[in-house]
Amino acid sequence: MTLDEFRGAAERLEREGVAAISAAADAAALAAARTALLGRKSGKLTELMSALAKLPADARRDAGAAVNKAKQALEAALEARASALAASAPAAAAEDLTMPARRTWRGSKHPVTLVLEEVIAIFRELGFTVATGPEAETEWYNFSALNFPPDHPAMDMQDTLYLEGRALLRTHTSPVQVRTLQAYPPPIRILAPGNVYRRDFFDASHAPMFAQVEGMAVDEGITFADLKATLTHFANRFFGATKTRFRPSYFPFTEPSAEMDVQCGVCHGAGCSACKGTGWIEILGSGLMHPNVLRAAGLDADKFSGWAFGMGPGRVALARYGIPDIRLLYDSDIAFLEQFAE
Ligand code: 2NL
Repeated sequence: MTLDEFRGAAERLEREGVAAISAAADAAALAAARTALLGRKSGKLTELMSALAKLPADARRDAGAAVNKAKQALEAALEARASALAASAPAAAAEDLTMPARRTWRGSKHPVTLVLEEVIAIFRELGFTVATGPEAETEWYNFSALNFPPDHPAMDMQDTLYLEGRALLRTHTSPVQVRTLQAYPPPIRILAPGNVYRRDFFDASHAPMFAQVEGMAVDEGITFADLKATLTHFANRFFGATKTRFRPSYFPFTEPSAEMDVQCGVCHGAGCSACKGTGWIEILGSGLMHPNVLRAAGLDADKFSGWAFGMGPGRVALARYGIPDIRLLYDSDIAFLEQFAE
């Protein structure tokens, strides 16, 4: 190659290179042009540099000046095109920044779960643990061990959902308490949460399946004073400082038995539609464990005594959150459930 030929090649590279750079439509095209022209391995300018080394010694100074001029022109063109592309980028995106953001869906715990978790947390501080058991039970665990007489109406086909054989869907979680008493020696303090089943119509205040939480404390020397103190403490923690009252009641598995009411949080006792004019809301049933239940579970009823309660967290959720219809708890309606997102 002669010096003139080299000069010509350098000028052509500059002209064609600058044209290619100016034509780059976006950042990717510009990067490709940079590599084709200045790339260390096979860029066109790099190739020209290697040709320079083969020129006669007296031609190299002028040839070097020519290739340097081309290099500087290409670098200047690359820089100019890069800033031109950057300046036009926002206009190209053309997004409407005033458009409202898309609403994000937030998952939430079910109101019954929220109540259950809070009940468990309050009793956990008092040394209670959680026990669970099967939903398909035997008549013995669900009724006989709990001192139901053999012809009790609760056992009728219209009240209880029977499975094949002599199995049935448990009508309360009390069988869990019996199983726990059989498996562990006192002292025992447990909560038994879970789903229970009854042959009921599905209406505004009944469901054929619903959640229940029972609790039980068994030891030597447990009295009705332990029941009242513990359940009153619970009501104060759960509902805030509130009035409570115990009314005598009856269950086959407790004696004596009592229903606990809390003062209505809506009207503070004056009477309203939430408490059906009474000023009180019934939240649980309770009592001292019947000696026959302790004996059925294999305990010495002269040595041990205990108290127990049963509560419907669904009912409590209705009262706490002002929910008007129990069916809302089972509809899986996202618009309803979303209100409980933290
Ligand atoms: C209610 C009433 C209650 C119990 C459940 C219980 C369990 C055993 C022994 C004695 Cl193993 N009692 N549980 C006691 C009193 C009441 O439930 O109205 N539940 C929704």
